Amino acid sequence: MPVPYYITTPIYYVNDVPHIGHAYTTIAADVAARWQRLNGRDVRFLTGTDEHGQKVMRAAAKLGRTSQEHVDITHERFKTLWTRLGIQYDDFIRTTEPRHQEVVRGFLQQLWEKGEIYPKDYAGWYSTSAERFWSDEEVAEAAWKALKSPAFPAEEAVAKLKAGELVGRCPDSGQAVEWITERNYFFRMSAYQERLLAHIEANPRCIQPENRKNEVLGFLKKPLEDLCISRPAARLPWGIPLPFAEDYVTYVWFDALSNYVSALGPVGGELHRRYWPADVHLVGKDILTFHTVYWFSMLMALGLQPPKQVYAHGWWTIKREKMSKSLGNVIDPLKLVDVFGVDATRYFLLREIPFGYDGDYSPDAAILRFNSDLVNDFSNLVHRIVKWAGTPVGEAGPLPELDAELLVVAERATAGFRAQMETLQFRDALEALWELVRAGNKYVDTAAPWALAKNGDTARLAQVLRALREVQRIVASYLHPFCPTACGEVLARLGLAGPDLRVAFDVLPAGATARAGDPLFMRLDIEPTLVALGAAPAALAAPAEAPAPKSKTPPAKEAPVSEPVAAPAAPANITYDDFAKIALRIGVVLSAEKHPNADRLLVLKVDVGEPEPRQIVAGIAKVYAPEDLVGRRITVVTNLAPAKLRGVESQGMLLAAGGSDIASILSPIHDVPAGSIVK
Ligand code: ME8
Repeated sequence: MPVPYYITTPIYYVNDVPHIGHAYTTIAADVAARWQRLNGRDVRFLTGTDEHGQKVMRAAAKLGRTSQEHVDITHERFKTLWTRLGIQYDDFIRTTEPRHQEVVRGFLQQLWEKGEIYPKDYAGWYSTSAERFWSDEEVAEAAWKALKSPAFPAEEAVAKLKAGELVGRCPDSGQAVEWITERNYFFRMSAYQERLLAHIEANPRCIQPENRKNEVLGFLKKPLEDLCISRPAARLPWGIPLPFAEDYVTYVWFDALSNYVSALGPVGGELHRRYWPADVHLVGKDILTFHTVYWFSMLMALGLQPPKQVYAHGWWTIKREKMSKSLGNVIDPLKLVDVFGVDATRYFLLREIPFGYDGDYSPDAAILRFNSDLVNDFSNLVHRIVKWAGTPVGEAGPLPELDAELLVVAERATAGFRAQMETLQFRDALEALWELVRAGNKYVDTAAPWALAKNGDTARLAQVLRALREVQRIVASYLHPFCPTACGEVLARLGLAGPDLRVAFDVLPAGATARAGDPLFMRLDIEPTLVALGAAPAALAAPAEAPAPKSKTPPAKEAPVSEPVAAPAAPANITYDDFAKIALRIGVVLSAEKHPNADRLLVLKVDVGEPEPRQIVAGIAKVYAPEDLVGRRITVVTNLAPAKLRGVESQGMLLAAGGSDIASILSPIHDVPAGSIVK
């Protein structure tokens, strides 16, 4: 019996225009689902749309539609996008479907009968944009932030809020909140605090990555409150009515979270027994608390098991700000598909940033990644031997040393790939596999099939073709979940119906030929591609003559740190010898934390290829959160005399670019090893 594997994405707000953030989670889930299917698991992959709530109702009214008409139209945007992106979901759930509503009403009735839900008069700050209540301190802090006041004097701000001198704001949207008093229904979530902690302790992998788990544990240190799970229908009719109080509708998050169970049909039914608890809920870090604290306690109250894992990935950002419709900075995944194709879009999104961390979107990086990995490495591996497509492979047999070495690389690369896929480390899985792609290309150089053909060494040529086509098969089979179209094509050219994960050079039948074809990916020129992506190339966007930089002398006592201030005017020309005095190396950030005495400084531990990591203090805390830096490659001046910055020694300096309000650390495009010389 194949082992079940149930994976889900969030159900997206139907109102939103899907962007690469939504595409990211769904592609990640699709890749994981395809990989598990390839390995024989009984996979169920669920996605869908979240269709209730005030925002939907308002958007529909604006367009002169009923809410139902509106969601019937808008949810299609997601379905269309998933089709374009090659997403093979097994089920698409909509929260307006009767099958979902029935289950939600059943859950509510059950909790009501058990006494887990009770009515209470409640007064609080309500945000219509976030559709939730916030505490005094939360809305006061958000109001303070909006005023751009530096420190937050909590007590003073709350006092002003209560006196009506400060307009409270929603921490999510920044919009003004309203004070509302109403009777509502509450779920006794506070009763689950200890059980939640015990569950997380007993199931250490149930929230991943580790830093997200720690965030939830931190949240659970504060007393947990009961959860308001209703909204008066008079104010918000667009929702699922409570079965025991039909003049109320269910809070959208109670409604939405239940989708993961409702999509499996009745509790105790065939699908439910087969797939629950889910193996993994993939979500963005923005909705971690809902998926752990709220959802786990709801399930516990219902006598159901929590999911085996909630994996919260990071955000795609634009200039370090979260991509979102309200900020108007969203990137349309279809644009990427038009320019790069489906496979490359899927590849890029998962290759570029470690799963779990934030990453800044850059069209230049997408083009470079495309040209280097897909054109130079992968496509090349397939195309370089295309002229011998009609030449049969030789018999499988004992491998000469060169071929045996290639097989060892294949074993190592695929084992690495497997291990990384188990923990959803897509980037690292691809990096592991790329060792084989590069080794395959190197093997072509060394084995030199053109020379064998020229010298009439047909026996060795047939052997070399076997090794190379087997490598093509292995790479295309493992890469298939990421790039299904291109890999399907490679496998078809080899005469195979689909992926074959065996790591051996005796899989293809003796005498098999291949089918020739065009290169899988063709190099893209940077400038026209940037234009096609809607991003002006820097050269075109720059003013004809840059204004002369104003010279500013750094404060006398301050040691030089890498921070975005105007540099002192540099001499017009220096000799190469002057330049060569600076030792520059690539470093990998091992850890990063806030400086104990300075808000703008971070203290990094950086591997620069020496026996011990260096400690580097850098003035980049306003632009980078410590957790965003771990694992990144940076450029370090390694022969700068050590200096103390606010009491902490800095053994070098990192390079960063930008004006006084933006800064970007300088990272190499390729993952060159720590300690690589920069010249
Ligand atoms: O929160 N980077 O729906 P939503 C990476 N309906 N991922 C991103 C992203 C970004 N910039 N922006 C969005 C909801 N996402 C609720 C969910 S589930 C029971 C209910 C992805 O449309 C990421 O997965 O706002 C994030 O968690 C999700 O979209 C939020 O989608």
